[in-house]
Amino acid sequence: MRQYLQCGRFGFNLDKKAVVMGILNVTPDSFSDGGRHASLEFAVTHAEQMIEQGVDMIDIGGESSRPGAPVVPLEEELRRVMPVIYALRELDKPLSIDTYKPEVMREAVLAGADMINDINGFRAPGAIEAVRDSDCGLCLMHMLRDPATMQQDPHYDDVVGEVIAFLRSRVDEMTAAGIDRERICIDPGFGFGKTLEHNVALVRAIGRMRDELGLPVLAGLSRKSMIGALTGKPVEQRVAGSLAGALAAVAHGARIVRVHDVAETVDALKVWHACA
Ligand code: 7PJ
Repeated sequence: MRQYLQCGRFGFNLDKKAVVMGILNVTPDSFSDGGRHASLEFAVTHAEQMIEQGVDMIDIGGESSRPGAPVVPLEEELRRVMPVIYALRELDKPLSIDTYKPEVMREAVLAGADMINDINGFRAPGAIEAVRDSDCGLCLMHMLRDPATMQQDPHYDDVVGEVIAFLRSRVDEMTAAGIDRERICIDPGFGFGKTLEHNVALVRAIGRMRDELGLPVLAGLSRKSMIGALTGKPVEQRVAGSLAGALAAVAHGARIVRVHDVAETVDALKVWHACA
């Protein structure tokens, strides 16, 4: 199976190796106090640093989706995200926007975003229409319920089968709307309404997911509670565990890894691919 992802100005050939998506949070709790200007400068500096470290694409997020995190109003999310898109566009790296709001998608695409990463799988009314007539990449993720309730006793009869069925139905709806399959990657949504056991089963099923849907898989395990549960470490000590998670995902067939620790992940993947 050929693995290719069309991402706006860019195209990724994913046949031979995995690529690194670096996380750029532009939420107020992700930078030191100092107002909007400081947050923009911080975001640009962080992006430049990730580029030096060898990042392949940058995922810009204006709303935290931690379990129970507050919903950010549309206007506020736009105020956070749009200046960062404009500032980073000239750096010539693929820019992904992590949003589930159709209005943010529309504005981001107009501003030249290369990918829309939707934790909600483009389920919001108007989401598919917001991205349909562009050539941006689309990451379609599985989430059980919503961020407020997803971790309240998540239950599946067959977690792998149900996640694949969900992703298949979303892919079908998007392609029926005229969206080219080459623009789509899929993501089981680690930690989004999953127990540790669910997450582990889904890592092991990445190859099956890829084969059944015929699409590249993106995996986001970086610093998540699953890594904490397996290592017993707080979030600031999860780099090694996250690297192991990224490599396990790639070993099982993931082709995009979404990470905080870009330099470490780029090195780990170089060694991994040389030896795999
Ligand atoms: C993911 C994401 C993920 C995709 C977040 C965090 C929570 N987008 N956005 N996949 N996670 N595609 O980074 O801990 O796993 S936000």
